This record gives sequence, C-alpha cells and structure tokens, in this order.
Amino acid sequence: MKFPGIPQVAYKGGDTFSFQWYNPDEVILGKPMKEHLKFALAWWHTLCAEGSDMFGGGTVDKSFGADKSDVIAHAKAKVDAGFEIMQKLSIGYFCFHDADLVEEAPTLAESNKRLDEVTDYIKQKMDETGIKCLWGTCNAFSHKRFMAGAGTSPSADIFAYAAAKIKKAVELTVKLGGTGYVFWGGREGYETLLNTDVKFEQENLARLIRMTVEYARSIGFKGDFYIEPKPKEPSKHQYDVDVATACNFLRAHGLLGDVKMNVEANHATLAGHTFRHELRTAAVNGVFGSIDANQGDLLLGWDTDQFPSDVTDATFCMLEVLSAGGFTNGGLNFDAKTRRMSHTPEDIFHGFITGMDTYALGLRNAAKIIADGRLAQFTEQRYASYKSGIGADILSGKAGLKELEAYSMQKEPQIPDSGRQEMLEGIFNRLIFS
Ligand code: XUL
Ligand code: CO
Repeated sequence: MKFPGIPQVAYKGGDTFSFQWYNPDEVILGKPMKEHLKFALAWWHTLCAEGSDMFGGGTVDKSFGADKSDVIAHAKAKVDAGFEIMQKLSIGYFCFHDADLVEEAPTLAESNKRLDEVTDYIKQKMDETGIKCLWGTCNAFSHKRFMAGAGTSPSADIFAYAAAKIKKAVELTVKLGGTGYVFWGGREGYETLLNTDVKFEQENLARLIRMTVEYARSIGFKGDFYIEPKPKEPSKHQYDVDVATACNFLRAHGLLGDVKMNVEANHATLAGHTFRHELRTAAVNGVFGSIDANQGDLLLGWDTDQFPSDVTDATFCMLEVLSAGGFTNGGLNFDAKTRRMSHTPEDIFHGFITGMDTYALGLRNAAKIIADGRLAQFTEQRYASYKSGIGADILSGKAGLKELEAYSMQKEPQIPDSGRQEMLEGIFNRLIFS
C-alpha cells in the first residue's frame, strides 16, 4: 500500500475527506451517477507531474517509495499508487500517454519492451479491480526531436518516428481495452509563417491521422478517435485552435465521420470561448465525444489545468452532456493537477474529491433544470414563429426570396419578443442554489 494513512473516500462521510454530492450508485435520470460521469484519472498529472514550473523544479515526490533509477520498479510503483488512488476514490477509468507509463529508453525497440512489461502489470491490476482504460494517446511533443511538430514536422524522419510511436500507443490502447484514442495537437502548429508551409503541414497531419485510424481499425479497435482542440501553448498558433476549426480540418480532409472531439475546459477558455460553447459546437456538428475536466484561471493566459471547482460551469457542462445523449465511449477525464504548493498525497485526494463533487453537483443541478423544464420551454417557444404560417413555409422551402418579398410588402415586421436573459439567469440560480 502506498498511502496507508488514507482511508476509502465515502459518500457523506461527514468531513472534507468525503464526498458531499458524489454517490456512485445513486440513480439520476434513470442511470447511476458513475455511468453519467465516468470519471477518469490522468496518468501524467497524478502519477508523473512533480510540480515544476518555468521558474523552479518539482515540489512533489512522485517516486511512490521506489528507487527512480530502476525505471521498471518506478513504473510499477506508479501503477500501484494509481490503482490505490482510483480504488479509494471510486474512480472507474484512467487515461495515459505512452511516455507516462515508463520512462522512454534510448531506442524505440527498448522503449516498446518496457511498455510491454508495464502494461502487462497494468492489465493484471485492471483484472483484479475492474478499473478500465478510457483512452490512450502518444506523447509526440516532449522530446526535442518533436520541437517542430510530429505529423507537421518539416522532417520526414520525424514524421516516421511519430508514426512508429503512435502505432505502439494504439496497440497499447487496444491491449488495455481503451474505448478512445486521443490526438492532442502537441506541437502541431507554428511559431512563424516565415518558415512554415501551412497547407502541406495540415495535409500531413491529416495523413497521419488517417494512417492511425486505418491501422487501429485493422487491429480491432472499436472505440472513438478524438481531436483535443487547443489554441496556443506550446506553439504560438496550434492548428486545432478550437472545436469549429478542428471540425473544418476534419471536413476538409474527409475525416469527419472518423474522428470526434475531446473537449477540454481550460482549452476552451484559452480559445476565448466558454466551455459550454465548445461542447455545444461539438454536439451540433455530431462530434461530441469526451471531456477533459479541469479549469483555468481566467486572469492567466495559460493552461493551469486546475481541478474543477466551479459548480455553475459544471452544471452547464452536464446540461450539454445530457442533451447530447450522455457519454458512450467517452467520459470525464481529470486533466488536472494540484497546485505546486499542494505537495502532499492528501492534496491529490482533495483535488479529486472537489473535482468529482463539483461534477456530481453539476449533474444533480442539470437534472433539476431538465425536470423543471422552463429553460428548455422558453428556448423552444422563442422559435415558435417557424411552426406555422410564413415560418413553416420558409422551412419547407415553399417560400423563397420572391414570396418573402411579397409577404413583407404587406406586413411590417414587429421586433422580436424579449430574450429575457436576466429572468432566465434568475431561474437558473433559483434552481441550482435552492
Ligand atoms: C495538453 C493536454 C494534454 C492532452 C493529452 O494541454 O491537455 O494533456 O489531454 O495529450
Ligand atoms: Co487535455
């Protein structure tokens, strides 16, 4: 046991080391909360990140009792710690990059061997605990070889190396039964147009995604592929700026039916959107897939990856998730880390407890709003003029510009009814805070 002093986290345990709102088996809108929420632990933040920032090194010890120079022993200690954390918090899923699982070796062959050994161990733990893999991905951005991108690198050798790494990451995802595979753009973007062929780079990125989809399907992957939009960081301009841009990329390269979106809250705000906007844009384009649940600091222009604590935002998110029909292969991955000053194992647990409770409360609120019905009714009523008369003729195609001109010659239009935004915000508050 890695955390002997830390107990199982209970629902209504009575103190801050328990859930106040997350009751995994409680049924809400016909489904247990754990199925609505599908919480996942992010291997990289929880088991690898040691709190370094651009001004200083780590503040957190993530050796988990192992000698870090023995890379396999350390990797297995991370597995033990991860499964203990997930079990104590009733988290059903995890997400990983290849490089999170075990330190990369000097050669690809040796790295792959290490990954085989560590994933054998993970698989054994999964069988023992029933914990599942939500999605896997490939780290094609940390090593200096990827400084100018992976799929968009100007070097064909680097493209080849990224493809080889992705092949292995896909195989590991299939081995662990993952229901998703994520493409975060990593360094797929540019710093200056003075040296960049944007069209060629985007075509190559699409080529790499298509190769991955084809290979994964050929080895039996049945899950979803996701692009994870992000506007900046690390590159000044990332190609997958936001959901709409990523959708256009998929459409332009014939990949729309193959790839959905993994929407991250902090990436949405970096793009100058609300999280809810990004989720709605994904849903209306038929590409809603999965979520990286975190939050940024609106006063900072970078990806702070904080555990979510904003209940209003989580409520908006769960309203979008429910109206998109809920998760199928996706879920809520906590792409989140504790602050640098929160450096104890207890802090990791507090991060998850607050994050999970925030979303549990968001789900409870969203269910209340749906049951109340007033917000949805108001929106529906707002478009009622299209149900009959000239509105119905517009929708059916019976009325074109000529007919609409004739209609308008006879009738001076009235201004639209009040949008009642303030009243609706009041209804929202009454529902969620009472
Ligand atoms: C980076 C980010 C990644 C992806 C997975 O901002 O969110 O961790 O979630 O590569
Ligand atoms: Co993410």
